[in-house]
Amino acid sequence: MIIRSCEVLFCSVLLALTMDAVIIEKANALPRKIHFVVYKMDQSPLKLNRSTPLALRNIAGLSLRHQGFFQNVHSHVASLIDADRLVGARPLWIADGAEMNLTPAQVSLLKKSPHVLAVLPLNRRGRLTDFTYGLKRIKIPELRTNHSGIDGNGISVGVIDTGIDAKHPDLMGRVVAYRDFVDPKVLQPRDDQGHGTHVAGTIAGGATSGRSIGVAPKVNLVIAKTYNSRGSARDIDLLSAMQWMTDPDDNPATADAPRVVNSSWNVDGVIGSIDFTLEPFCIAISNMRTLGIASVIAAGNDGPRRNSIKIPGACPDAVTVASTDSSDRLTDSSSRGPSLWQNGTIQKPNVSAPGKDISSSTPGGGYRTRSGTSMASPHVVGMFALVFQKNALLTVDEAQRLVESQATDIESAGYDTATGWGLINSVSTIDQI
Ligand SMILES: [Ca+2]
Ligand SMILES: [Ca+2]
Repeated sequence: MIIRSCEVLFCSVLLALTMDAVIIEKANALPRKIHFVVYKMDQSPLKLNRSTPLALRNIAGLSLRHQGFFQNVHSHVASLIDADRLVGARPLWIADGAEMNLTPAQVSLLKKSPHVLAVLPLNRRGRLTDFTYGLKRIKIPELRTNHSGIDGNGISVGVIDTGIDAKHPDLMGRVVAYRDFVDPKVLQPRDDQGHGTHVAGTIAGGATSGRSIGVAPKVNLVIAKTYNSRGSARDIDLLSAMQWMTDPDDNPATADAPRVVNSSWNVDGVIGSIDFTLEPFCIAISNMRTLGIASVIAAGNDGPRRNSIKIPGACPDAVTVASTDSSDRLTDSSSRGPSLWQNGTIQKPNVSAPGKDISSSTPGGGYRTRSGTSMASPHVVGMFALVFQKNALLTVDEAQRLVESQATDIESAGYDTATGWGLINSVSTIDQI
C-alpha cells in the first residue's frame, strides 16, 4: 500500500520538477519567511486506524509506521522545492508537516502540490503565552496587544539596590551602567543578595522562560549596588548613588541620566518632629525631580499601623508605592500614610501595584517569588518608563499626574492613605498620552 502510493508520488514529483525548474530557480533567490507546511497524509496508518479502541492500539508501532510514511511524503515535498537549497527545514511528524523557510514563489508552488494540505505563516504564531499576575493586574498583556511598540525601548531606568545578575537570561544586555558602592574595586555587575535582581526583573525582565516578568522589557538599566550581602547599606552610599544617577558616566556632556529611579528600601528615623526641608534624602529626591528624574519609592512593610511610611517614602517629592495582591486587595503589611512632618502632613502613599508573591528573576538564572512593597515599586517604575517612551518631553510632575489620575480606585472610595490613588493601569495611562 505504502510502496504503491510512493510510486505515484514519485511520478508527480518528476513531472513537477521538469515543469517548474525555471520557477524554482527564480524562487530560491527571493527573501524567505518561516512557514509550516501541512502534508496530506491520507495513506497514513494513523488516519486509517483512528477508530481502533485505545486499549488495542500499539502506540509505538503505529507511530513508527506513521513516521516511515511521513518521511516518504516529506522527502517528496522537500524535493519539489529543491531540497538542497531548503534552508532550515524541520520536519515534525507529530504535526504531519514541516517548518520551512520559504520564498513567496515556493509557497505558491507548494500550495499547488497534491501532497500538501496547507502552507501556514509561522512567524507570528509563536507568541508569549503567559505573564506574571502582577503584569496582568496592571494590564500589560492588553498594552502589548494595543500598543506593541511601548516596551520601554530607549528609556534608561535606575535601580539602587543589592546589585544585579546581569547574565540572567531575562536581563541579558539590559545593563548599560553599573557602580559598586559597597566595594568600588568591583567593576562587573554582581548581586550577592538577590533582592536587586528580583526588582530589576520586574522592571526590565524578558520572557525567556515563557513567562513575561518585566513591565518594560526593553529599557536600559543603570544599576547602583549600595546594599551588601546581609542587606544593609550606609546612608552616604545611598545618597551617593542618588547623585551618581544624575550622571552615570561622570561626563556632564553626555545625557545618560535615567528618567526614573527605583528605591525599594527605607531608612529608619522618627520623622514627626523634623522638617522635611532639612532631610537629606528628601532634598536629594526634590533635586532629582527638578533634573527630570522621578524617584519611585516602596512605601515599606510596617503596616497596618498609620503613619508608618519611613524616609524616603515619606518625602513630598517621592512617588510612594503601596502593595496589593492578586485580587487587587491591599496587602496588610503595606505601610500606611499620611506622612507627618514638623511642617505639615503629606498625602502618602501615591499609588499601588502588585507586591504579594511576585515571581521574578533571581541570581544564577532562575526565578522565585518575593513579597512586599519592594516588589510593588518596580511595577510603577516600569510604568513611568513606558510613559516617558510615549512622550519624552513630559516632566516628572506631568508623568506622575497621568499615572495617578488613571489608576483604578481600590479599597475605600477615592484617594485613601492605604492605597493612594489606586492600582496603576498601563493601558488607560498610555491611552491618555
Ligand atoms: Ca553623562
Ligand atoms: Ca481608594
